[in-house]
Amino acid sequence: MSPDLSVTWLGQTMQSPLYNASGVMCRSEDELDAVRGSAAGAVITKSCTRLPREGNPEPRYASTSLGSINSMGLPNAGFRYYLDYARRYDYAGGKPLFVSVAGLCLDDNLTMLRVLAEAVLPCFPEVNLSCPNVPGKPQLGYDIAGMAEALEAISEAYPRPFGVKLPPYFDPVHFAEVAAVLNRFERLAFVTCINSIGNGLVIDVDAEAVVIKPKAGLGGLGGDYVLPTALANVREFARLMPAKQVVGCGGVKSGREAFMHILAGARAVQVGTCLYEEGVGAFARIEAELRALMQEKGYASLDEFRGKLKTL
Ligand code: RRO
Repeated sequence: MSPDLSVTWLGQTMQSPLYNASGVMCRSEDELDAVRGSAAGAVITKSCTRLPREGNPEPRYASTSLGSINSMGLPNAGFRYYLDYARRYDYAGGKPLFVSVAGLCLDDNLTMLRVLAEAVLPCFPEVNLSCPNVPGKPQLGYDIAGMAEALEAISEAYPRPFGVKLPPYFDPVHFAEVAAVLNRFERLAFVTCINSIGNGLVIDVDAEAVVIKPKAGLGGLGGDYVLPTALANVREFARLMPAKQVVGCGGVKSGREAFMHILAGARAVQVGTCLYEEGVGAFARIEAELRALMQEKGYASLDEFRGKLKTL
């Protein structure tokens, strides 16, 4: 029998654990519909601000042999656009909808979350605490006290389950401090680990130049560069926050990396750079590869190996 890839969480069942990482194939209705119409198990919107934004000057995305670098700068159609999409969304279709919000200040996040709460839709907000690319705006996820204060207000503004998108952390002390803060918020149901590794620098040797224009070439890294960091964050937060769900994001380009994320403890798995490069056909391919790997290993469902990574 073919292995079952379904996953039930947040009171919903997804037929596949895979969906798009916020930022990729999710800025316009057409892109969102393409993800919904693919083999993806869910859909997430581009992180939005209260008002529409053009984002940073181009070129602002470059692919490399090891992944990608981007400094998009939050180009998005504005909160109302994604709210309208969420109002029209076919929830009965069995693909949960996540709405990513990335206000430029706490008040903007609270305003958007209050409106979303009043709309009483079965979608789930993913609050982006980790955009690395807005000049002059540090990532809130790296200010642990500031993040705790923001979550107090967010929890009050949004009375139903929500999630946060975290930046990558690199030190066990930070994993523990962040987990201790997040564990205090009962309605915080999931954390997505990780956003891109912020402010990397890719250099083109022939041109002796950077490869993207904003911030003198600094940008968030995705793809192969980030896989081990993503897995470390997934494993550590899954271990430190047993009452929360962890969504893995980072370096997934085949069934093998999807398997690794789930083995490390991920409930669902987002695909970013690979989706950008390959398009929505990536979901069916990665799912087929994950199924084949599970079959080879004798696993009939994701529950049989999720979080069961062995140590030596
Ligand atoms: O739009 C972006 O530049 C962007 C965002 Br909001 C984010 O959260 N992560 C990223 O790599 N790029």
